[in-house]
Amino acid sequence: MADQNDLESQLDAIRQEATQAIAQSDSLDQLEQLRVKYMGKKGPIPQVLGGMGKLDPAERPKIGARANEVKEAIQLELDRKKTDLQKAAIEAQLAAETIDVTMPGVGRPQGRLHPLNSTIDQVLDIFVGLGYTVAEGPEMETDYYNFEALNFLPDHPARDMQDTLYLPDGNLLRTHTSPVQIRYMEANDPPIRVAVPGKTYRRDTVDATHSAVFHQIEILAVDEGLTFTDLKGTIKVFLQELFGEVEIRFRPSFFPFTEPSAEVDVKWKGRWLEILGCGMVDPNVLKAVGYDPEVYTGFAAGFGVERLAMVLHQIDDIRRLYNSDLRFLKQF
Ligand code: 2U9
Repeated sequence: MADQNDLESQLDAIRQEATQAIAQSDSLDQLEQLRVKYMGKKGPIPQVLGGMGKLDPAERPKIGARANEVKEAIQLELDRKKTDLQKAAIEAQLAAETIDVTMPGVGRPQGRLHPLNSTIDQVLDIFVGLGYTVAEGPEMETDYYNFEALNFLPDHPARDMQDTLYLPDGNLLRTHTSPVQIRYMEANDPPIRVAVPGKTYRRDTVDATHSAVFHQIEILAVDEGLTFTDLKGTIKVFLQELFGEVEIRFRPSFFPFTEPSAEVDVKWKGRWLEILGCGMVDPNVLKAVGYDPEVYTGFAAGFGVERLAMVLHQIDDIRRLYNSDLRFLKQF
């Protein structure tokens, strides 16, 4: 005969062991393992109850009742511990997710315009203010639009392979933005006021002041009765808007597409700096687009954006404008 006290003390030992293990568990996973271990069908309690067969039948209900008590007690401990662990998990999560609104935010670096683009914007703003329209055109051009329509003679040195980038198909990369004005005049009747920004290409060796690809802005005005005085006034207003009150001077020059032609210098930080070229549009150019040079006259001007940006921002080497060094670009 099994001893009733023996079974009871086994049940008490199970209860004690389970209670201790539950108290020591520190995760929900671990707690679930303990539940399976102590409350499962293969757990220690059913095993003890298996020994009841050897008991005096009168004592069996007592052991059964005691086993239920132990089970209920263990279940109660499991539930309590589960609630505690869940609460602790939520508190830990809340603590981890707490936002300290006094912490500095994540800085987003502010983008800015490249000095070439801001120079182009500045110049175009001035001409738009004077009533000019902005126009653009193709970077690949034909000999006709880049040279012939602009009054370059067939043997002009600019047409040389040494100076111009020719493409295998006989086209070329425009050496100035002037072909855009030819196309604009072909498509529009006078009066015309147009400002043309864009990339241009020369077969040049790159150094501190030369780049094979550079940017130009050219302006063109065609109307009845325009004179060199209108050109001078326009250039003066433009340079004063850009540089502030500065001395300027006109020097005679030559371009195939203007006659007469001039170069303009600005007195900047105590030195005369060459800033742009200009002139009255050659009658041959007006004829090429079908305008009557007896009725219309025009003036034009052109300059390199890189050179202008270098003067305005005291940049010593043109290559700085192209190598994307943020330490340089962040200064603008
Ligand atoms: C048409 C008629 C006339 C545009 C002009 C210049 C003078 C000039 C150079 C300065 C330095 C270009 O960047 S640079 O190499 N340009 O000096 N450009 S007049 O004259 C035109 C343009 C188009 C139809």
